[in-house]
Amino acid sequence: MKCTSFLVACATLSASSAARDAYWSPADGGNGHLYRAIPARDGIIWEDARDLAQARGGYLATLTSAAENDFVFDQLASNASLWTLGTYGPWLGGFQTPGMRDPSEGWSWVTGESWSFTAWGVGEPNDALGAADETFLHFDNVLDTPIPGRMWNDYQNAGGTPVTAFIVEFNTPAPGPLLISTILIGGSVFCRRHQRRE
Ligand SMILES: [Ca+2]
Ligand SMILES: [Ca+2]
Repeated sequence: MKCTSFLVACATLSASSAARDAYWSPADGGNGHLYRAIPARDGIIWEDARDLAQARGGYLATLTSAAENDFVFDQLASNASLWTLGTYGPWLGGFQTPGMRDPSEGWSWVTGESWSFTAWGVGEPNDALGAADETFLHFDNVLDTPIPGRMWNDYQNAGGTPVTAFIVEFNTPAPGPLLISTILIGGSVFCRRHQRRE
């Protein structure tokens, strides 16, 4: 019974790996971090994406340089299947203190890294729905670039078009499809041996 549950759990993990990974190699000038694009077909609010990223051992991606922004966009976020209506791209790890009068003030990264580089789209951030409403960061292209774009928008959770993906960053390589397969195969072997002894 325990073996069955284990294998079902592994199979579920394997099946849910519609996520795509990209490793930013130091040999290519990168930071050695792994990035993962995770689709959420029915839409996901920013806080849930943040919590899921943490539960997986990472964090919503912090794009602190043009090079990192370009890498994550080109390798992962440019996948049109991650965008809603071709306009609303994946959540990122930036958030704003609610209630700021200036839409560009009070932004932070979930990791506490310095907020200096930005890639705001034309006219963004704009608190288009009110100062308390647009406090989360995502890729967006409303006015700036061909679909999809590598620019940012300040956005809100409710009342608008849902965001249907998020990007997770891992400081060290996270368990991927290869490791999950290894666990699954190893578990099968263990269960077969265990059952023979019973
Ligand atoms: Ca980062
Ligand atoms: Ca906005």
